[in-house]
Amino acid sequence: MLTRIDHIGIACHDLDATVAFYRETYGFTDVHIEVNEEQGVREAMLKINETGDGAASYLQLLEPTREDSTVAKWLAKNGEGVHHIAFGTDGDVQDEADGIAAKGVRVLYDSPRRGSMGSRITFLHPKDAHGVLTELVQKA
Ligand code: CMX
Ligand code: CO
Repeated sequence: MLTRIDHIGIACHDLDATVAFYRETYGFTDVHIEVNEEQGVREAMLKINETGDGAASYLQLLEPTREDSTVAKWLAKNGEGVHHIAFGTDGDVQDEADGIAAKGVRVLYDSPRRGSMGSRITFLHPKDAHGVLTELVQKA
């Protein structure tokens, strides 16, 4: 089952400046930063709240680390802004993806990849989801 908004992914040019904006403007001070070379991003997870299932919701700020990354390509075309949404699963993320694929939505990865903070992630094609790039997240 999809149980929460795990995070909203926001593409930015300057991660440190964008983190500072969210900290100073809204007071989001719980920040985890990591680099995910496979995804081609340096990213910050800003914790917003705990949810009913004991997990949390985050804003994920994404700065590209290389020009051929998906986020660099998206920024060049669209500029900064909301890049994707991510739903949290309460069970195995591949099982969720298989169920959604059976309904005719393309799943982008054959098997889950590593996401933020040790999570397992996969993506659904935006063209099959009314224009929204959608990620599924199984927290570590
Ligand atoms: N949201 C909505 N639509 C999007 C999109 C997005 N983020 N990215 C691309 N599209 C649309 C484009 O607008 C384009 O539509 P048109 O043909 O109508 O112009 C179409 O999808 C194809 O776009 P593209 O620029 O040619 O991009 P690609 O097909 O090369 O890549 C995608 C698109 C979704 C396959 C790729 O972005 C991807 O694999 N994403 C998953 C991985 C990812 O996003 N990683 C970064 C985040 C990591 C994390 O969250 O941890
Ligand atoms: Co994400």
